[in-house]
Formats: sequence, C-alpha cells, structure tokens
Amino acid sequence: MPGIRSQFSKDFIFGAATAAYQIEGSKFGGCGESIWDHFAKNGGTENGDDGSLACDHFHRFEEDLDLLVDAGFDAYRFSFSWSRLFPDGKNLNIEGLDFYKQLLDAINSRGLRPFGTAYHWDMPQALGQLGGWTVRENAERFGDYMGFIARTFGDGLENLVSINEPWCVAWLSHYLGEHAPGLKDLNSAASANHFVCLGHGLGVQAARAETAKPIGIVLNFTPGRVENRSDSNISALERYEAVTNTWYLSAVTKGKYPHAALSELEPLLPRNWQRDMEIIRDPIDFIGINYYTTQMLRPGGQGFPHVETVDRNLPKTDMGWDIEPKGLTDAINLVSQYAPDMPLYITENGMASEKSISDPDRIKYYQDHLDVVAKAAQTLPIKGYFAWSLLDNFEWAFGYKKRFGLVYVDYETQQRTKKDSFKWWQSELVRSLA
Ligand code: IFM
Repeated sequence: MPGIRSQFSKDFIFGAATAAYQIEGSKFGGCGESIWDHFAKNGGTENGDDGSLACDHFHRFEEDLDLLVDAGFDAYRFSFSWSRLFPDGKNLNIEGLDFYKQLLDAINSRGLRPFGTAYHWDMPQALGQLGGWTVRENAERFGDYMGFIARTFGDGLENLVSINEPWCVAWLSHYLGEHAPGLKDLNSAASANHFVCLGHGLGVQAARAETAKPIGIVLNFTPGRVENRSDSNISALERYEAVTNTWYLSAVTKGKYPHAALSELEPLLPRNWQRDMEIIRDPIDFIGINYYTTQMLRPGGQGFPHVETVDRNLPKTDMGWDIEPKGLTDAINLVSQYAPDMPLYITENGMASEKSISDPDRIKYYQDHLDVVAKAAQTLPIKGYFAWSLLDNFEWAFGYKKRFGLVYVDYETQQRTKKDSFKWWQSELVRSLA
C-alpha cells in the first residue's frame, strides 16, 4: 500500500519542528537569561515552569536527531536561541556558537535538511529590559543578529526564517499578556506590531547580504468564523482578521497594514512608521504557515478588535482548541491571495493531547490535515509540511502540562518514548519508499 508521499509530488519535504527555548535547556552552555526565563520567574507560566532544563536537548541532540531519521523525516525545523548566542544581547558566547555548529553538522551528516529560524521568542532579557519589541533599537539589533546567523550558519542551512509567529511576539505578548513580557497595553502592542515587522525586514536585508539561501518568515493563522453574515458580524470578522491574520501577511507582502486594524492602531504606531514599510516588504523567498485551529466570533468583548469567541460543538485538542482542518485550507488560500506563486511550507501543525503513548487522536489530526495539504498542493506551490512537534516540550505559559510531541518525554528521567503517532509517521514515510 502506498504511503503518504504518494499523495504529494516527489520533492515534497516532510519534517518535524521544535524551538530552542522549548527543548534545549537554557541553564547550559553559557546561555543568558531570556525574556521567557524572566517571565517564568515572575509568575507568567503554569507552576513557574521554565525552559532551564526542558528536554535537555543541549546534551541529547544526537539522540533526538536520530529520532527524526528513524521516523523517516527529510527535514528538521529548529531555531537558534538569541540568548544562547548573545547572552547579554551584545557579546558572542563561544559555547553557544559551538553548540549550533555541532548541531548543524549533526543535522547535515544525517542527511536531514536544516530549516533554521532566527527568532522563536527567546530574546535576551538584557534587551527585554531596554524595551523588547516595543523599541526600534531592538528591531535594529535583531537585524544585526539575523545577519550574524546568515553569515555564520548560512552555508549549512537549507533556508532561514526571520521570525516565528509575529502575532504571538507582538499581540499575544503585549496586548493579551499571555506570553513574555506579559503586557496588556495597546500602546505597547501597536509599537511591537510595527517593530516586529521592521525587525523582520531588517533581518531579511542583513541576511540577504550574507547568504544566497532562501529567506522567509513564518506566520500563524487562526481563521475567524461567524454564525451569519450580519453587518456587525462582518465588521467584527474584518477587525479580527486584520489584527490576527493579515497584519503581518499584508505588511511583508504588500508593505501595507490592513485598514480594519490600522483605523484603530494608527494613532498608536511609532512616528514615521510609513517610512519603514519598504524595508518590511523587502522580497522574501517563501512563507511558512503555522496552523492549529479556527475561532467562532461575535462582536463584543473588551478592547480591540472588539470580538469575543463563541464555543462550538467541535472536537477539541488538549489546549481547548477546536479541530477544524478546513481552516488550514482557508489559511493557505489567504496566503496565496496575498502572495500568488510564493513557495509555501506548512511549518507547524499538530495537536496537544493528554494521551501519552497511545495517541490515536493525534494520528487522526495529522491524517485529516495532511489530506487538506495534499489537495491544496495540487494547485499551489506548497513545498513541505512539518509536524509540531518532534518532542513533548515546554509549551510556554502552559509549562510542561501540554504535550504536542510525537515522542513522549519523561521530564524526570529525560527518557524518550515513541508514541503511536511517531510510529504512524514512520510507517507512512517508510511505506512510501517501498
Ligand atoms: O509550541 C508552540 C510553538 O512554539 C509555536 N507555535 C504554536 C505551538 C503550539 O502552541
């Protein structure tokens, strides 16, 4: 029986993804304090959990990479930790440099294709103290940092992503207060919404000067739904879409912020923000789509975008997120409207499940979402799909309570155990070769 690859073109890439702070262990190797260490210390996470040990990937990366090979994946999506490389935001940590050199060698020597991300949320706290993403100087520092990544590691990478999920970096962290630095302030959110885009643009320019490898961005999409097309529902949906799904997409592809959000946020944006838009729309080579869920909305709620979510009778993941594979079709279509012909990757997709080793719900989630991707890839340039995540890991504000991994991690012993979903991937990818 043919496996999953038979539904895709021959060169379609399958991989699994992780991120530095979620797995490496920030107490090792001269890593500096990040905004996430600081946030956790100050009560921002469940049980005060932090990434200090995480999955101890810093010491166990060889074993973890073997898992990827064993599953039959082609590629590994990982991130560089800004705090490990520049613990005080300024000076290079040689141990950090050596770690990523070894990691990249180990990825390449296994024949895995390394998809690197410069920023997956662990800004050095030293820069957090200087205003984090709410100040221009840190967008500029990010540009330098990304240039460094491209110069130093570009040769070994398949491609390089600037920023993972700018919505989380800006909105979730500065307005909804759920991620570091935990602010609930529209002014800060507006600034961060602009400076994270500027950081991306400066990063692209700096990296472009250092490497010929493809450069892109990874955006997360949570398509909105409304019960009917009443005028008030439609306006609510437009505001929600503008702040959640199209702010960053429109900025990086068209150099414009969407009107439905700009109308409220413009007075709060940094002075002369318009002058940055050319930098922000500097051409990129691909867009990564992270997709997990959709949201049913109605007008209301506190603060911008003046919507509240409505519970639906849909199956949910352990995050409480509705499972709706059709939302992935919508996300893909949205991106291709803004960026026709742009190569796309599904850079994250997966579910948290409270089940440990036997996880049929996760297998079904992957099957249903892969069906959607296979269909879309018949007409659109979708080049690859990455499962989130290789390992159970530090799920940010939820600490270690939520498990997204294909591999179960016992955090006491650091023992890795393959879940049934891992074996499902393995059998699909191996069968595909038969
Ligand atoms: O764990 C996160 C990841 O770091 C970014 N995208 C969403 C995942 C699940 O919440």
